[in-house]
Amino acid sequence: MADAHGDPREMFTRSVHNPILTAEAFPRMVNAVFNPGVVSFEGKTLLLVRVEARTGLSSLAVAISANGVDGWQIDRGRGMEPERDSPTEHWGIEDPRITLVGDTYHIVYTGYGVGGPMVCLASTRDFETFDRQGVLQTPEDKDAALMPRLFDGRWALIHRPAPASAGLGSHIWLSWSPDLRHWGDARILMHARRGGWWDANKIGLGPPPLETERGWLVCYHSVRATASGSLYRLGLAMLDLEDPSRVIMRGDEWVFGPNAPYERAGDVPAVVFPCGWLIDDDGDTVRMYYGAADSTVCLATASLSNLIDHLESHPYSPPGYANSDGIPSPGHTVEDD
Ligand code: BMA
Repeated sequence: MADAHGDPREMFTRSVHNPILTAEAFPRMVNAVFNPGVVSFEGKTLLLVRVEARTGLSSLAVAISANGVDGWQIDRGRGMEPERDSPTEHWGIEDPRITLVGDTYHIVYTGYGVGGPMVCLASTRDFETFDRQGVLQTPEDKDAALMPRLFDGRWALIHRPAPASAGLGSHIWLSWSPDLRHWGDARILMHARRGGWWDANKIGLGPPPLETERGWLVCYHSVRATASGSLYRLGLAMLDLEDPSRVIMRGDEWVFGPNAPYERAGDVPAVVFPCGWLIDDDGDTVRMYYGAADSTVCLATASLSNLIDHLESHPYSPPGYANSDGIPSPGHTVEDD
């Protein structure tokens, strides 16, 4: 199907209803609604939407739709407000990624605290009451999600610490925990490339990885520094099903970028930022929900098999990316990328 705003060869098709949620749809006056997490909930689509108030601080609101496209109801009885007296959430909560394990939704979100942005966890079954489980990664760290399975009895968390030294790049990391409290064994999962690459210098996880027959499908964003500001685009990678520290494929091209007017204009222009995606009952249609220009919530769909075919036909696998520990092998330096 032709993209409503672009080239029919694109893999993602933007919804003709975009933006599907805007600040105007909210009962109270807010600045922007964007970067939602998403789950299937009681047979409907539930978005946990970042709502930025006119104070500048964010909270997470619940919007529910029967078809996942329109008819969104803002559920005022549900959602998550920041604990303003807590040093971890003093300046708000942002960008939730939701992972269902058993009957519990684990929400990994950015707590904007006095020490900077950090990775926090809260669990819920109903999106009404939330059990805060504390800080998983100290500042500055964001763009995190839990994997939905234990691997050899351990939880796996993908996250993106800020580099201690400027110029070394911001990379995607993987850390492990036996109990969701104590985290360690941290290592770089995917390097930001260098030089002219579309994903040079700064990358971060998008939605939680999606389980497929070929492995865990990863969507990640890149932040390209341009003369007119940051440009956010999306690429794909695949992790080994049994050992997610192994990157078995990584695409060489970006697959989705800001193109539509509502992605090009807004509070932060040229940003597409997905925090959640779902597979439809047909087993192939991927519904990706994303923030557009830090202003609105949008939807784009793709065929899962097309995404995997694309990864297979656009490999970027220099020595090192497909090895067992997912870091460059001796002789391969990040500067080669
Ligand atoms: C990132 C996050 C996102 C935001 C993006 C673009 O660092 O803070 O919430 O959408 O920047 O401004």
